[in-house]
Amino acid sequence: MNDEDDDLILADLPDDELVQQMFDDLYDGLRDEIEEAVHILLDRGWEPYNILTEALVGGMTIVGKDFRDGILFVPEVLLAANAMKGGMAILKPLLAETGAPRVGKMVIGTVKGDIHDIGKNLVSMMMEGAGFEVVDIGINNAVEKYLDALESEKPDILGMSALLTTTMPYMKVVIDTMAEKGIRDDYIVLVGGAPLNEEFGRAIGADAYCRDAAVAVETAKTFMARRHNSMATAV
Ligand code: B1M
Repeated sequence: MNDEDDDLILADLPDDELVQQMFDDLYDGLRDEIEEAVHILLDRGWEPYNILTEALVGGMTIVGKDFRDGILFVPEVLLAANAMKGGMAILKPLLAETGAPRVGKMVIGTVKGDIHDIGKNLVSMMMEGAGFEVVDIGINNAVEKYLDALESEKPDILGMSALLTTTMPYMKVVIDTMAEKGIRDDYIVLVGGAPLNEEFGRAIGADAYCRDAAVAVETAKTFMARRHNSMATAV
């Protein structure tokens, strides 16, 4: 985006300009610069969550718009995603070390045909930070992979992520298969991803659609509390 800032010293920039510079650096896929800027903001006392949402997700939103409009192409977006992951890797342990007690367990993965994993990774980080144990089964998961993970991990929650209008219907395949096997109601099923909405979540039989990672955490906590209450009543 910028060609004239070769000699720029990130640490000299005030916060707002540094965040703007991070948008540019993310756009240009400059992982080292993103990592340096994240460290600078942390040193200045920024909360990890705010760095994540304001600087990294904010920057990725700009990338997304230009990708949609044909200004950026897959190789450039991959570099941007790589830079974003560099920043997220620094924040991950900080978000996870809240000392919150374990509140539940979630298996999460992107559905078959979908390799977009940044949103899923973000949800995993935030859930871990909120005290959930998270088993991330990665990308491009066929229904069998989800079922295997449910059986071996015995989570409370199944999370599914899809970023493509062509892959989101696969969530229904997973939920329908769970229903056929008689295990649908054993789990809280949460779904998310940019092209989804509440109506879609309801239509496919999920328990809830989560707009973003913060909503995923709140929704998971609400469902876990309900689950504990109903178990207590049943005893
Ligand atoms: Co792709 N891509 N991409 N892409 N890509 C989108 C999704 C697209 C909207 C871009 C566009 O046109 N504007 C478009 C989809 C259009 C559509 O379906 N209608 C698109 C396309 C078309 C494609 C390809 C088909 C391009 C091609 O090859 N011609 C291809 C498909 C690959 C595949 O999956 N089979 C493709 C490839 C790629 C890259 C590999 C280059 C790269 C992915 C790298 C990676 O993830 N490792 C990429 C990227 C980066 C994007 C955009 C630019 C950014 C996605 C992202 O990371 N957002 C994206 C445009 C956009 O979304 N604006 C785009 C940031 C992330 C934090 O947000 O993922 O929405 P998000 O997650 C949020 C919430 O949605 C929610 O919480 C998260 C955090 O707040 N959430 C959940 C997500 N999952 C959840 C699960 C939950 C709960 C909440 O469970 C409980």
